[in-house]
Formats: sequence, structure tokens, C-alpha cells
Amino acid sequence: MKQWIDKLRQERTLTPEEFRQLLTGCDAEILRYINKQAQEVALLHFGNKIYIRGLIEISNCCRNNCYYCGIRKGNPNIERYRLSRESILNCCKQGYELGFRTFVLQGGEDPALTNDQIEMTVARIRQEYPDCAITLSLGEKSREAYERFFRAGANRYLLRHETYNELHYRQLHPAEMSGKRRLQCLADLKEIGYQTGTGIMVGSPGQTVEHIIEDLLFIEKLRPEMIGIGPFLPHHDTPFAEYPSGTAEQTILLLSIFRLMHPSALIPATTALATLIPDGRERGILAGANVVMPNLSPREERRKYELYNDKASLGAESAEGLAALQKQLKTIGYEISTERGDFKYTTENI
Ligand code: MET
Repeated sequence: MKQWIDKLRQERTLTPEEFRQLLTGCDAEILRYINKQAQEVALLHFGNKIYIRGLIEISNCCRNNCYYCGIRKGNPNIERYRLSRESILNCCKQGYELGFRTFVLQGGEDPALTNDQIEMTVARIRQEYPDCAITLSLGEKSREAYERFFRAGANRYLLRHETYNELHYRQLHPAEMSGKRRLQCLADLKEIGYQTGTGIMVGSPGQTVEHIIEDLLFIEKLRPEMIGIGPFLPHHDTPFAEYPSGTAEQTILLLSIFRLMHPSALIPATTALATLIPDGRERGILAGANVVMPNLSPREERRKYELYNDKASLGAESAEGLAALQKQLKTIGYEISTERGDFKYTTENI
């Protein structure tokens, strides 16, 4: 098994069969080995610095009904909210003072939030914070909308494809949603010039090793600048309420595989991993992650943006908990970087 890991580090890819062996035959010792290799690669690229992104959850209203998601349209048991532009700008102000130089605006696909409004909000942030990166994570939009947001000053876009396999996509989403459309959005974002992020849930209902191999090969082809990998976690008010969570082991195995395949990619230690196990953030970093995304949303709204059960948003997962985060990182030999942390294009990775 170790020979596949050494080959992966050297050549940055494996055959589907070798991936299958790695994904099915990884015991605790092999996991430690690949985590170590991936951590080394991350250290070579980023040193012991961890980039921080302030996550602003701008709306929990959504027209979609994804079976796994707590803010799906079909959940009548949550209080819906939408932040005003002033409130979003206020989050940015607080974030800026704390040292954040990237703001991530994430939300459901809120029909009441028009493209004009989003464009205007981006333009205002761009005007007030010329030295900051603006990341959007607002789901599927038209190419034209993506272009407008980009021209208004957005730099990055996060849109996890969740699963590449069409049949599996249908198991996670209602019939009116389309995996193809999501992939088209990713192609559009890349072409427009966004630093583009994609990724998957690990251990989602119906996911097989074959599906994961398809995801690895798709991401290899797309060459996204950012890769988000978190465990599936159930939410009590969804059709998937009774399904088991993905495991931390499989999540950090995949995190390490992605780091070895994409040495310069920006890869977060996700909030979902930190929610699943108490030392999730540290384990993610020690497996090759180099980004964390503390919550910068207004305190009153955080509990309403519950994508899955017990989603962490306080302590080291929060913007106001940066000191706690810094302390945690120090215990594993890392520290926060207050740089923007853009993807660095080279002849190797373009
Ligand atoms: N709705 C967006 C998406 O599907 C943002 C993340 S889900 C809360 O990508």
C-alpha cells in the first residue's frame, strides 16, 4: 500500500485500480503514513501557516430540496433569515479588524436575493476593502450572473459538486436538480477566471468507492484552486436524518489524497470535520489541509444556519475565537496567516 502512496506523491495520480486498493485497504498505519506525506507536501508549499477565511452566512432561504441539507426548502422547522447589505458589511468590518482578508459569502439559493442585489453587495465590499478577497458560495447561477459578480469584484467561488456520478447525484437530490448543470457551472466559473472550489461529502448515503474514484478523476481534470472535503453529517429534519455520519478516517484519507494530487490547492480543515470529532481541525491540518473558515455571521443567526446536526460555530470555529484557534494551532506547530492567501499559479499547476 505504501508504494501507491509514494507513487501518488511522485506522480500525482494513480490508476483507478490503485486508487481502489488505497481506498479499501487503508488501515490505521497506512492512514498515518499518507497523512504524514500529505502534511509534508503542504508544509513545503505553505510552511506552517494556515490561511483564515471569514464565513458570512448571508441567507438560509433556499429554493432547493437537497435530501442531506438542513436548510432545504422542505424543512418547515427553521426560522428563515436574510442578512441586509448593511449587516453583511458590518460583518466584514468586524472581520477586517480581527485580521481577516478573505470574506466568504455563503447562502442557500435564495430566490429573493436577486443577482442585482448580490452584484451590488460585492461591489460595496470591493470598494470598502480593496485589499481583501471576496469568495462567493451561493450555488448555481447563470453564466451571465457569475460574470457580473466577477466584474463587480468577486475573486473566488465555492461550489462543491458533491458527487460526480449521476445516479448517486439522483440519490442525494430531487429529480428537478441536475448534476450536469452543476458541472456546467463549475466549467463556467473556471473559464470566467474565478479561483474555483469544488469538493464532496464523504460517506453520504449511497456513496461507493467507485463513486469516490470518479470524484478523484473529475477533480484531477478540473484542477480546482480549492478543494472542500467534509464528512456527511445527518440533519434531524431531513430525509437522511437516520443515516450514519461519514467517518473521520475516510475524510482525512481523502484529504491527504487530494493534497498529494494537488500540492498547491487551498484545502480547508472543514467545520464538518471539526464537528464530527473534537480534534478534527488539527487532524485535518496534520493530513494536509492549509485553510480554516471561522464563522463571521451575526451571533443571533448562526443557530439558524444549521446545515447538519450540531454544526459548530462557536469557540475556535468562530471569528471572535481567533485567539483560541491560534492557541490550538500552536499546539501542533502551526500559526494563523493574515495574508489573503490566493492560489499561486505556476507553470506546474496552471
Ligand atoms: N447553496 C450553495 C451551494 O449549494 C451554498 C452551500 S449550501 C448552504 O453550493
